[in-house]
Order: sequence, then C-alpha cells, then structure tokens
Amino acid sequence: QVRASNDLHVAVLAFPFGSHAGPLLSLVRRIAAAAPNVTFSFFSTDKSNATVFSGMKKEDLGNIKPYNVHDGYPNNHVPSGQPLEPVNLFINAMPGNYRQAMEKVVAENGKNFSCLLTDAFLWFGGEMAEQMYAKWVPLWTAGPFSLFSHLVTDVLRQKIGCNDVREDQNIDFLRGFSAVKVADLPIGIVTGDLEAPFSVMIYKMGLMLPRATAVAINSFHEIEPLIVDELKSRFQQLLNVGPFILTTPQPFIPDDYGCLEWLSKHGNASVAYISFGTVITPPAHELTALANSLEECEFPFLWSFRGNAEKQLPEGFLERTRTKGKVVPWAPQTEILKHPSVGVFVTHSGWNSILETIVGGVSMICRPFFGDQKLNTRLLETLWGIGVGIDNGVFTKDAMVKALKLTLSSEKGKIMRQKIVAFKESAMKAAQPDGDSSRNIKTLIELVTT
Ligand code: U2F
Repeated sequence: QVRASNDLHVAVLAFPFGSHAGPLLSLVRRIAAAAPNVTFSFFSTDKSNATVFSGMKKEDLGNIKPYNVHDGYPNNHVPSGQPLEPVNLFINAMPGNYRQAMEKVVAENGKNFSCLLTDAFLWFGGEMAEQMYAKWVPLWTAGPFSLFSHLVTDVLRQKIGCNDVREDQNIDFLRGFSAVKVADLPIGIVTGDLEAPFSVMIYKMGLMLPRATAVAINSFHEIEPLIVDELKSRFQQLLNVGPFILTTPQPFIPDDYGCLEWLSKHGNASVAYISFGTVITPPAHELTALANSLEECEFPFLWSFRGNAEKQLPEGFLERTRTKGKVVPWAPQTEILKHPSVGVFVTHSGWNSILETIVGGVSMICRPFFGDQKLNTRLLETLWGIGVGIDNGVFTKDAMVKALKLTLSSEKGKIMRQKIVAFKESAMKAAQPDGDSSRNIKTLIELVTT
C-alpha cells in the first residue's frame, strides 16, 4: 500500500546507554532533513533524551519529536549502585516499554508507523515491524568485525566451546579472523555469563538481523572489505553510511575550557590526548599509573577526565603538571583529534573514537575495557598498524611511558601516522557526494521515507 509522504511515520527506537542514542539521532537528522513531510518519533528514556537533545532548539528538530520510554525502574526502587543495574532493568522492561510509548503516540497523531529505525541491539524490531506492516531498518553503531562476531556466535560457540575456553587461541576457522584471539571477542559470545540480559539481547540480535529490510552501519566499505562482504552475504542489504562525523550533522560541543587554544601553543604531533568515552573510568590504580607516566615524560597532554580529577588523580599531580598538562571534564573531541598538535590518542577503543581518530589522522594507544573494544584494539594494532596496545593490557607506569615514547618520538610512531593517512583518505572518499557511504545514505533515505 502506497502512502502519501505526510502520512508516513517513522518510529526511531534508541538504546539509551553509552554512545548509542546520539549517533542514531545524527543519522535521523540527516534522513529527516531530506524528507520534511515525514514524521519521525524518537523514543528513548527521559535521561537519554535530555542528553542527546540538549541545546537543540525546536527549529533544529523540524519533523523529529522526542518521546520518553520507561527506564524499567520499579516504583520506589533503591538503586544498588552496580554499574550494570540500569542496563539490566531497561533490557528486562523491553519491548513492552517501547510498545506502550509507541501506541500512545499513534493514538495521539493517528499515523501508524511505516518504518521502524532502531538501534541494532533491539532485536524485537523485526517482529514488531511485521505486526505493524512496517519496514525494519536497524543501525549498528560499532564496527563490522564486532557485528560479524555476533552474527556467527553459534559457530564460535560450537568450535570453541563455552567452558574452560582457551583464550589465547586464534580464530583461524573464520575468513578474515585469523589474527583475532578468543580473548578479543566481546564477553557473552563464548566467555562470561551467557545468560546475562545483555548477552541474551546481543545473541538474539545476531539471529534476527538477517530479517531486516536493510542493516545500516556507522562505517565505510574500505575499512575492511573482506568482513563487509561477509556481512553483505548474510543480510538482505548492508548499508555502510559512515563515518557519521563526515556524513551526518554533528552535535555542537562548545570548547568551554579553551582546549583548542591550548593545543595551538604546542608543536606538531606533540600532544597526547586522553579520553575513555562515555561509560568508562579506569580503576584507581590504573589512573595513578597513567598519571605517573604522564608526569615522568616530557610530552604535553590533554585529558578529558570523567569524574573528579582532584580526588581521583595522585595528590599534587594537577599542580605539578600544570605547565605541560590540561585536565578538563569534557572536550570537543572531534575538533581536538583534527588539531595538528595532537600526536596520539590514549583511548578505550570505542568505535566512534576510532572513526574520529581516523578522520583526524592520529595514531592510538589502546586500553580496551569491554564489548567490542578488545576486538577493535586487535584490528588497530595487528591488522591495520595504526595503534598499539599496552604491555599486559593494563596501565602501568613503565608500559605507558614505553607506549608514549613509541608513538610520539620514534620512527615507528611516524610510520603509524603515515599509515593512518590511507584510512583517512578512504573515509573522506566514501563521504564525498559520489562516494559509497553517500550513495548508501541516499538508498537509506529512500527506504525509510517511502
Ligand atoms: C560505546 O562507546 P563510548 O561512548 O564509551 O565511546 P565512543 O564510541 O568512543 O564514543 C565516545 C564519544 O564521546 C565523544 C567522542 C565520541 O563521539 O567524540 N566525546 C566528546 O565529545 N568529548 C569528550 O570529552 C569525550 C568523548 C561502547 F562503550 C563502545 O565499546 C562502542 O564501540 C560504542 C559504539 O557502539 O559505544
């Protein structure tokens, strides 16, 4: 049945944690701008909506309207303080919480949904869409390797087993994975609690995604053509539509602490920029080791620190490093990574950070924590040669001093920076008007808005 465009109603279902809802909103803003008559209802928790829509005026939103879904907290619930509790409560409440909010919106504006554009985590999107005679278009916010590992979870479980797993073995039975070790796989595939709400959600996602009308991914074809082709063979349609920082409107992050001006006072490729994304703060002993390494080296550093730097960093550190270091609570990361003074990024290997670093042309020192981050580190270090891990995988003063010297003042560091230029060029090419990602965005717009 063909509907008039002002009758079309797209439900956007966000996953309200980490850097999930923000990139989805960026994509939706790009699509919605191209289809001004179509209505976009954006569903996430009140907390997540308050963050991703903050600073946006009504005219910036146009045909996108945010709606809150219940966060899954029972009445009078006393939070336990465990970091995963909000995620588990939310997962246990879905899909009912989304459904309830969606029904209310349809009752209000009288327009049934024509398409469900969801975070890929929301495995139930396919069934929901079928019941509504709508399309299902999920977005995977991370990279192709991790997505592939979730698609082949049953194969991995069968070949590797799930008990007493030998974590140092290479995954040589999967095309494109021979450099990857079992220990690099996201927890919940063969290790960790396979029955945990998060593991079950991602497992179901792997089973359901092949049913989607199309799967969009914040990536570009040239980043890893072999794996991208594997994905293509498993989906009805795979659309590389990234890197989002080149293909979608980005939220404006003010430079409240003068980071860019500070960077301009330093030499070319001399500064270490440090950030661990939106979820992670390294444990206390690692923060101390990292701070001590920065104090020992001569390199200037800029640290976007989540938490209370005064309390969590060694006593007197901020004072003693005042002339060569700057510690801020939040920074305009994408602009920082494009600044010529930045020579290395000390990162947790979150996917958005990686893409932003590629576009900035900066090499990386990686300290991965969870999810796709170990797999990403393996790619950066072993396959692509544009990043290094840290000896034994955790921050110690000596290991970090070694990594800083290697990336900032050795010949190998220079070669890494040269290698990243090739990645940067293919990312820029993909995002040009006739590039692969731009063409895929057009296809996606067509799919979602007709
Ligand atoms: C989860 O990732 P995170 O949110 O922890 O990390 P990133 O994917 O690297 O995204 C962090 C974003 O926050 C921005 C930065 C990135 O866009 O530019 N930012 C900033 O603007 N200013 C700052 O001071 C610090 C950060 C998850 F943990 C990862 O494993 C996944 O790969 C990722 C994508 O699914 O989501």
